[in-house]
Amino acid sequence: MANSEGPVGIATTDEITLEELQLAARNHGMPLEGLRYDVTPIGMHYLLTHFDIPEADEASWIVSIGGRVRRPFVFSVDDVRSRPVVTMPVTMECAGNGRARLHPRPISQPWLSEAIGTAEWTGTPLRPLLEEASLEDDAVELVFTGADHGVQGGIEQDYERSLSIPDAMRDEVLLAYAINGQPLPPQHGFPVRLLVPGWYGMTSVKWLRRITAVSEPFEGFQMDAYRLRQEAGDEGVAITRMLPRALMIPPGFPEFFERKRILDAGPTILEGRAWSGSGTVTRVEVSADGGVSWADAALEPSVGPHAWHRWTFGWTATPGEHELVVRAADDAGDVQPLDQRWNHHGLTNNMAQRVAATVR
Ligand SMILES: Nc1nc2c(c(=O)[nH]1)N[C@H]1C(S)=C(S)[C@@H](COP(=O)(O)O)O[C@H]1N2
Ligand SMILES: [Mo]
Repeated sequence: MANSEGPVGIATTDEITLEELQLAARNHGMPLEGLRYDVTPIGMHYLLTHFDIPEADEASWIVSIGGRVRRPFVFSVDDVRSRPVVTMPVTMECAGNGRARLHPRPISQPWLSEAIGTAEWTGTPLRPLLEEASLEDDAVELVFTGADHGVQGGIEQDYERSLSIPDAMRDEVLLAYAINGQPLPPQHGFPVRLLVPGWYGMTSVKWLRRITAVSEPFEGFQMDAYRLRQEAGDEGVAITRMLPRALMIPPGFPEFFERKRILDAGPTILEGRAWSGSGTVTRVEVSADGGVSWADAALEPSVGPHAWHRWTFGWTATPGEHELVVRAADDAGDVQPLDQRWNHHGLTNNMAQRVAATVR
């Protein structure tokens, strides 16, 4: 069965392969000190591209709406820009975030916990465009096709993902053409991409070329690849919205190679961000003893309805070795686990972050 975001298989050793390094050198995470910003600076936001970044000429770029619609049409990027404008901060996370911490490790893009970012996206709501196209009564889903093309799981394909009509019609679903006040850079989907707040990133199709209404659920490769399965060949469950996660800015300063933290004894403020696409974050807890005892962090209001919250925690650091742990819970009833929830593709691993610190 196809793996998501890369080669197929489960690692038999802890050593990262050259193919995984090749993916990790193209796709990058957000350095965790980037958690200090409400809006992630462009270039610090994580990046995940399955195939190649396609060449794109904005002036001639055309997006089509067709399939099971009564009035198919095409539009340009200028047409998108001339429509009602929405700008909002949105926290996006790759569904593979946490994959490399699973044992055994599913071989693919080897994320630790940094496949995250919050950008201020500008675009136009999708729904009015769908209304203008007038969906046929038998339409059940919309398929979004990107301009990038490649082979994955032995299947040659354009990158494409679908959404149900109610999910695609939500107010916050945008066709986005700017990020942090600038045109999209090539790697984030220039000149126009889909943006589906609350969902894991795979649904926000970059380099959008086609929107196709279909009368049967779409079963393309990238739909099959994002299912929670215990084994290859299981039916599995489709992955949709982001589970809760909290991350901390690693305190103090790092040792270069192991990146273990060093800090001085005394009162210090731990801080980070927490988010959930499944509900609202209700609680962030911190442990300074590896998860034995916990105390509540102070949770600030979110940066926006679809964006993360800042949290802070006052800690009196005492000399010695410490393991800091942070976990979030949301009102959908999810709490980050302390142990892995293993699955075959290494998806949605929101196991709590642990940071080793030496206090001197
Ligand atoms: N066309 C296209 N869209 C895509 C992808 C892709 O490879 N091609 N990757 C998806 C995945 S898996 C993620 S996590 C997000 C990443 O968005 P970003 O690179 O802008 O952070 O884009 C999604 N949209
Ligand atoms: Mo992803």
